[in-house]
Amino acid sequence: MFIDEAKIYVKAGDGGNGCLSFRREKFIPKGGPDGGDGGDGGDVYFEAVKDLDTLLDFAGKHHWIARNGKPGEGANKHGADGEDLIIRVPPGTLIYDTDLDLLLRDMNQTGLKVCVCRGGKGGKGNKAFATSTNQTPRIATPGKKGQERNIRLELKLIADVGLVGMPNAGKSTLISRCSAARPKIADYPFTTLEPVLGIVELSDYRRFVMADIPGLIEGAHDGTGLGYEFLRHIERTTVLAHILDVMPADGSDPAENYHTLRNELAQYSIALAKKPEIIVANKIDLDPDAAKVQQLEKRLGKTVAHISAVTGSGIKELCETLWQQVKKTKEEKSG
Ligand SMILES: Nc1nc2c(ncn2[C@@H]2O[C@H](COP(=O)(O)OP(=O)(O)OP(=O)(O)O)[C@@H](O)[C@H]2O)c(=O)[nH]1
Ligand SMILES: [Mg+2]
Repeated sequence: MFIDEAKIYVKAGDGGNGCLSFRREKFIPKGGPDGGDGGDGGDVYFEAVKDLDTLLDFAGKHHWIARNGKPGEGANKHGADGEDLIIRVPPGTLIYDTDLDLLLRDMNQTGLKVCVCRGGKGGKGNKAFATSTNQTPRIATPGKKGQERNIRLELKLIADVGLVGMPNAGKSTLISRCSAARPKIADYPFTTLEPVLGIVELSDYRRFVMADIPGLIEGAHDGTGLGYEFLRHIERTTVLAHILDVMPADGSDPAENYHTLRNELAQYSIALAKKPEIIVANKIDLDPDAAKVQQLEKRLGKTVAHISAVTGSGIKELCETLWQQVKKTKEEKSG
């Protein structure tokens, strides 16, 4: 499980000021007070909606402010109320007030809508202060300020696609190619020490969450290397993308590497081994006549996606394949 987080500032609208005005018309020398009330400021709500699954929308927008109420006007015109602001979040989002260090709400249900800031009440126009003893009140009140808060949103993300593979296979290079994630990349094993999440965006607003974890080696299920702790993270993903280096620098055989890693997954848990898997042959730029990839496909007897995480070749197609597989698996699961 990974945490997606966003910090934002929210503010409800201020109330509009009340108006101080007297009726002034031809032939009516002493018109009475006619200043209208100000409109109320808009409230700020959070709503959990089902078509969102990340907090990505908050990355570029920090200030979320509802509309102010309009001031009252003469001729007893009430100012218009400010429009409410409804901020859409994925179900499962936790809303914290950072100043109070307080959990305001767990948006654990689709459709849940909660108000976090109330708009300021509109001020009273002088008309409202007219009494039998004071028929020409010269007061109107200002609108009240809308409430404001500093908010932290937190969403526990479950990755759709987990990248598995031996150290140096090119997992981090791949995730940095197809998402905004920028894990460290280097030509030595165990470059990645912590899982990294990336959001892969496709056409038509389709997106899925990809997780890069440290490389796995033989004995990983027993705790050798770094992998073990992180297998837990990918146990809940929907699809595995098994990344194979077609030209391992250590001269090892990609097909054997495949079986070694499959064996580790199976030893770790049956659920993990049963997950749908897309096999990906990476570094095809080092195999210009495709001899190695073809040999690999033949040895495995399975279809393999061909990519080069460095040149970008085949990545778009791979992301489509992964998305289709995630969709299919999720549909099967939900029956
Ligand atoms: N030629 C070539 N080199 C690649 C390609 N993809 C990755 N590499 C190189 O392979 C090395 C390892 O890449 P990483 O992305 O760090 O590999 P990793 O699987 O994340 O490795 P660990 O984090 O150690 O498990 C780096 O030197 C990359 O530049 C590729 O498509 N072609
Ligand atoms: Mg890595």
